[in-house]
Amino acid sequence: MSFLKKLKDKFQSNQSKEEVSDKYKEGLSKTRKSFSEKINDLVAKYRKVDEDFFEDLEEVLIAADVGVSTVMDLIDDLKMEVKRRNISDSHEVKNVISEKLVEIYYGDDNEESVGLNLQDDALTVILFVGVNGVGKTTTIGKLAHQLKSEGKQVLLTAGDTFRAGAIEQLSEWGKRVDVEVIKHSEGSDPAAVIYDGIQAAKSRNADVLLCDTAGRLQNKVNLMNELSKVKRVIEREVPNAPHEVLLVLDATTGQNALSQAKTFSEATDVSGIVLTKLDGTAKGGIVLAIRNELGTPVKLVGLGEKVTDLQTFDPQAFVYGLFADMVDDEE
Ligand SMILES: Nc1nc2c(ncn2[C@@H]2O[C@H](COP(=O)(O)OP(=O)(O)O)[C@@H](O)[C@H]2O)c(=O)[nH]1
Ligand SMILES: [Mg+2]
Repeated sequence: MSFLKKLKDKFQSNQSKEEVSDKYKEGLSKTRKSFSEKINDLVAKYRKVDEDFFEDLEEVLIAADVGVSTVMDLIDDLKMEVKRRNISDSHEVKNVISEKLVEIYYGDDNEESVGLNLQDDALTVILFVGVNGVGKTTTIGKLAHQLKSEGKQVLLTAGDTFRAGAIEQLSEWGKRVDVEVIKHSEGSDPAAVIYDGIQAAKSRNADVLLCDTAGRLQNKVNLMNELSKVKRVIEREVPNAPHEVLLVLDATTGQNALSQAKTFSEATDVSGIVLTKLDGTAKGGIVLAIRNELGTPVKLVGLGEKVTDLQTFDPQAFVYGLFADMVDDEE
């Protein structure tokens, strides 16, 4: 059975898997449309797989923001695989591409999706960082809702004391998903409010504390100082915390997201990426570029604005979301 058929069977094997793959398909519809159109054009143009085919394919992948060096690796792998399997019909290459995309994401790692590092019987502290407008506050709201529906007690802390309205925005989310928000006034010290958040989380015996922060990239020195101070407070107050430092990146900003990731990694130890607004771009290939060029796992993806549109990143569901339209016209 072909790789894509296997993925399809997997996602249709039970209701919850099918729901996940439907979310990905919906969220990735812009990328998928543009991608499948181009791949189908390619296959129509070249019946046989040759150098020119690979050159055009390279362009299609780069246009989807897969990232130049990732594309080079992928094309090399594809050429080898095509040779090994003795494939000459360009139709058959779709399966090899989808298979290699999944492989490139996992690299040498275990094939299970990574997920968040949540503590079983102790407080988990998650710090969100990233520039303004990428979706930090929204992601915190969505994640709070998700964790709460799993039965966890969640607390939010409004560490973005810099941007006007940021505290209010998090408070709105708190009301919406019925979770308490610890806040100070605008302009106050972010480390102080996060300290209070931790004390509140301890005294309420909360399971998870989600910390919002400001994203001032204009002044890198300030940002670094602020983030290290916040982190020091968390480290001092909770053993082994923060359990995650999640860098939030906006998929619609393309390669710029990669340079933000580099800057933030210099300021703090980023443990995972949240890639938002995948629904708003036709260039969802950025997921692969991030993974391959930064080595940091994508832990969550934003596939829309609804509270249920935040998903744990699943590379197979992602790749299936890209190729779903092409599964049935095989064989
Ligand atoms: N379409 C879409 N919009 C999103 C997603 N995540 C966040 N947004 C929107 O992005 C905008 C900025 O989000 P916000 O949380 O305020 O960003 P912050 O400045 O990093 O806290 C808001 O209008 C959100 O609704 C997503 O996954 N998909
Ligand atoms: Mg915010």
